[in-house]
Amino acid sequence: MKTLTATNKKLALLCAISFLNLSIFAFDGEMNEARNTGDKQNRIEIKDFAFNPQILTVKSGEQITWINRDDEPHTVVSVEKQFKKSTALDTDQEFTITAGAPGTYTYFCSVHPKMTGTIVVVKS
Ligand SMILES: [Cu+2]
Repeated sequence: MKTLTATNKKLALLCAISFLNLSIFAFDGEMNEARNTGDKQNRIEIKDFAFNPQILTVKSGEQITWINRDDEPHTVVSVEKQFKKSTALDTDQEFTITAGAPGTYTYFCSVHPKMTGTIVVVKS
């Protein structure tokens, strides 16, 4: 009986330590998130004839940058003309827009119309 109690105490202490550690980690995570929101980079890579990520969620007023990692030229054209279209992007060339009003923006590559992507703009 005595040993059992001692084991229980040890377990309780271990639990308390683990809980404390978890709390510290959670706090760390929040700090990082808060720090990153200011200079958050919304980047879409164009690679192997696809936009990556396919769907990107951003806040109204944030910038979105596409970069072409293919050897082929690609464009970024809004289906409903919600933003200016890009020129034909050469390899490693970038194109940046500022997200406007909240909504769903679909876009495609006018050189390869099967290449499509979506931006979801939420309230800032
Ligand atoms: Cu293309």
